[in-house]
Amino acid sequence: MTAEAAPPADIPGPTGPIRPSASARTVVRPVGRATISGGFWAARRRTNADVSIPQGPRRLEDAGNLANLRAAAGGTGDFAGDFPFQDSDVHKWLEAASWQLAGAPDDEELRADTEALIALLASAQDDDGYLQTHYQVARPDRRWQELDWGHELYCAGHLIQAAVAHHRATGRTGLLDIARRFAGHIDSVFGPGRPVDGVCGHPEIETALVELYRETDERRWLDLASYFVDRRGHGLLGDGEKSFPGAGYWQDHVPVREARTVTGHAVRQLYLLAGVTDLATETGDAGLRETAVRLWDTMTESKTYLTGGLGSRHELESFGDPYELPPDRAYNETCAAIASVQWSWRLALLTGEARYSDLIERTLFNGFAAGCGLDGDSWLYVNPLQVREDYEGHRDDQSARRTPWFRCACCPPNAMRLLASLPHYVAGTDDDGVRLHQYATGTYGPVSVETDYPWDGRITVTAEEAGTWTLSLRIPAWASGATLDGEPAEGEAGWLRVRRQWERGERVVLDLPVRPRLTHPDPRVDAVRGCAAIEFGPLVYCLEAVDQPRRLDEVLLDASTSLEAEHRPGLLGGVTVVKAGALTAVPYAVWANRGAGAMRVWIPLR
Ligand code: FUB
Ligand code: ZN
Repeated sequence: MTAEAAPPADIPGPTGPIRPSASARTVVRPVGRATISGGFWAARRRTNADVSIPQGPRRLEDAGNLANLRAAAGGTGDFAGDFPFQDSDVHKWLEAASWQLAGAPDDEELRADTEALIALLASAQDDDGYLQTHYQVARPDRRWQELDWGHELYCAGHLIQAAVAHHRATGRTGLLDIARRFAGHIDSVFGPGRPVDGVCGHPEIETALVELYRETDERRWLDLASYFVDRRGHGLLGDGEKSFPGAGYWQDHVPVREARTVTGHAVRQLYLLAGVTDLATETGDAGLRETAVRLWDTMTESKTYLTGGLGSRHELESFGDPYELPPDRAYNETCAAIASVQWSWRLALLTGEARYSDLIERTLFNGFAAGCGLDGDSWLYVNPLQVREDYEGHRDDQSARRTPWFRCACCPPNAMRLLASLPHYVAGTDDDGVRLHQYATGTYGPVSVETDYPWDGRITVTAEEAGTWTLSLRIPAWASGATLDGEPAEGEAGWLRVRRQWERGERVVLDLPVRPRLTHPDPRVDAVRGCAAIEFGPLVYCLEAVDQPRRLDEVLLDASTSLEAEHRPGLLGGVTVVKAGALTAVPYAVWANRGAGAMRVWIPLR
């Protein structure tokens, strides 16, 4: 790189959940300050800021999570809730609130709520640093003895992530101090020559410890993360006391470096692989990098739904066999979509490859967005691609109706933290300049973006800094026929690179061809053979019963029917519908916001 070719200076800022260290082997680094100011995601983030996050403390109060912390602090009271990981909901909310505060530092009410919860956590923490109310309140004699199902390290991981977020966003150290004390305690308990040799039934601590290392520069957290990654896969967790069929449920059946495919509980698998990728990024461990890339490839090849959803089995919330992707019995937990975004972003940064951001886009606009109700107060835990007419539901199935909170409430605060940190996933800098991974109106380090994407494919990018550098624009795999300033523009491996001497305020206009198209399934997915799906740009569409002239189970689509896009500003917050003859398809992202009813993504062809 010549002096003249120096990339534009990044704008310093609070960054987001991932901040590779100075010595990390990473091709891309997230921009320091990023703001989404308009469009699809700005609307979702506004609802998150105005509705979802502010009511979090009340939800946590109602569900007993805060009572648990008070019981731990006071040494008296019963544990409330059905799961040992109730604390993680508090931690995830704190992380969401922290990222929210990064963009709205003057929100005094939110700051007060956040500080009150941090004070509560401080009072609940034991003198030795331990903090997990289930074991403090209900099972003090079983601490670190039920690693299969206890979720102690999982909760610690979420606490650490919240603490890193709070520190990055506010500069305050209160929560970071709590997390470091807990991490220090864990470091004194786990590892070679320490009292416990084991791993947690639910990965999460691994990625969190790497981020704690990045935040504090203390090498011990990276070493501890390595220990947890490499001790997994040796059957230390057994088959569990809960009759889970085999150690694959928690990815303890094979060392991760030897794994051939993603398996078991989807969220567990994905969080583990986020940690694996973080370690590869920080240590340069080629084996871990190969593992992460290999498993991502197998996952996208044969275990990912069109919506980006992951985990086809209700049973154990798990991945299925290759091409086992039934639309009606899809599980696709909202948390799995979130975890997938988190993992793919780490791979996008590490490798610089566009395909990871392609999956992020697909997942965000479909599997993830569908999980979050438009009102900010209703959620889907399970995200199927079909709900039948006369659907009766199942005991384990929260598929078709949105719910304000869940008995197992992992998804809502997880969605809040992703929405609150979303600007972080849009852009990065590399040795050569700036990369736009996603398209949303806003400012991202040295560039700003103006667009009505995904409803319109026109994206105007303005250089906010002069200099000679490369603007890399991701051309999504679905977008053939893109143009730049009116000229045909082909990406190379998904990146269109525009290198020039930029004047401040200079613009380029990228046009991505968003128009309706029919997508045919892989013939190996038996459950949808003979069907097609409607897509429009990055959006997957579905038919909802309420929009159709006849019952959904009677609908057939003629593949030659022309598809017409029609923007409807008054519908579902403003969406483009796709008309296929008498059928009207809406984005899957907004389904189930008009009450319960039948829905399908894959439509049988006539
Ligand atoms: O075990 C903690 C969380 O609960 C998991 O991540 C979710 O899948 C749900 O089972
Ligand atoms: Zn969840």
